[in-house]
Amino acid sequence: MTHLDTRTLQQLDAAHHLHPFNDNAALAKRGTRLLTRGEGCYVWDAEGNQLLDAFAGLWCVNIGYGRPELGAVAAKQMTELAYYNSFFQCTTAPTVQLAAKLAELTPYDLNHAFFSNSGSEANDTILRMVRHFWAVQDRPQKNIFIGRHNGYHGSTVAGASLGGMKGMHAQGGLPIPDIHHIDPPFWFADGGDLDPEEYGLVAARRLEQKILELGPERVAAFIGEPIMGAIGVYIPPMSYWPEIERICRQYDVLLVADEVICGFGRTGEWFGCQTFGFRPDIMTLAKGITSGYIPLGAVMFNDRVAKVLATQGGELAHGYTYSGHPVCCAVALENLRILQEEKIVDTCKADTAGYLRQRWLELGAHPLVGEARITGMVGALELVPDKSERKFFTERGKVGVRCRDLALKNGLILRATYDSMLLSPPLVISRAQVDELVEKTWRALDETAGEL
Ligand code: PXG
Repeated sequence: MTHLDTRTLQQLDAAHHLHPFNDNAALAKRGTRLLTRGEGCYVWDAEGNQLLDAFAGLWCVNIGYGRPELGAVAAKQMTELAYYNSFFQCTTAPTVQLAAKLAELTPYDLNHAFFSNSGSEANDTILRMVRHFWAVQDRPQKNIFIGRHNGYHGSTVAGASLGGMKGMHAQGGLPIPDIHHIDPPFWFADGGDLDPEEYGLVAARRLEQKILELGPERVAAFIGEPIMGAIGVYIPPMSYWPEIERICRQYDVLLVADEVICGFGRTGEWFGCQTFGFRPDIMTLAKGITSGYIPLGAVMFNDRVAKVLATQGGELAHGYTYSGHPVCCAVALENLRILQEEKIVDTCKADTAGYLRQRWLELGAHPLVGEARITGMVGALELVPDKSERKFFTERGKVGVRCRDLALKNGLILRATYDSMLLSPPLVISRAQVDELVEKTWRALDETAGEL
């Protein structure tokens, strides 16, 4: 690769590269930040700034940056067999080993894997797989998916349709037919006078109402993130998911847990469904499966679904060139080895998550913070105009973006969704780094408040 200076790269970026989820005209004027290196919980930009990444890239760098083992495994696999497909009765060793490893790591009888390149694609797979599952059992009319308003399930046509982001639906004529949404569980804005656990049941029963409205014979599946990430880390009350599961069982609706963010240790257990005590039929995986070192997604499905596909399904007319790519699977296996052997998830559960929780909740005392919430290694601060009320700013998002920018100036990467400051650090964060994170967040909050 030719070495180009930062200014040249920024100019070429503005001229030739359309960035995802960005107002590109505004971005070109501002100039993009060029990241050059990462190690542990830190990344460095081309200006030499060292940044503590409290967001793990994009919710994904669970083992932290700069682990040479992953590169070594990728290089070895590329040299040995860079590619072969999983079509035409073929497979490769890393593909098979990863499927088996995931069957072992995921709970219950989620024993079967289908591979994609991303979380979005995995959800596209699920939409087609589930509709096929019901169709081959002579129930083609049982094809409706229910998701949640403001849920995020990716950016492909099915992913964005299953998600409930209005701004995404507005572009491209989404959602596609036979996808419905219910309101999400967000006690802070929606809980009124109910205590959170009571509210969790009320929020879950919206699913029952929707199923009855549509007719149980029409509803194929419910899909949800155990904790809703992108919209602002909505942590549901503990009563929510068991009630969702009860409803799904009662009406024979498949339960899909989108664990793209929650999977691989983020919520304190290996998977979000374990933290919240429910049993999905199908699970979406991506991000932490490779800690973001290489693209990979997967669908895990249970014995019931597998049996129907195997005995009645015939040929599944679906697959990607890179389904089960040997290099991606080898990297995933190495990532999972590190997570397990270095007891990274266990250490979070036994130590770091507790410390992070204690320190993060301290931020709740700041005058700008209406709520500090956290489960495991994922949390948020809700910035509000008046601490005594559970109400948003009238113009939503301005204060959050300002706080994010001020944090960045102080060497801390936080994400803002509207006025929620989101936390999702690499799982390898140390206690000292937690202290640095909390100090820098407090300073950013102070500076933001000072400008209001
Ligand atoms: N499901 C969930 C729950 C996600 O969070 C996807 C599916 C899609 O995965 P891919 O690999 O196709 O991106 C995601 C992705 C944000 C943000 O702004 C979040 C995601 C992606 C991009 C931005 O928080 N999550």
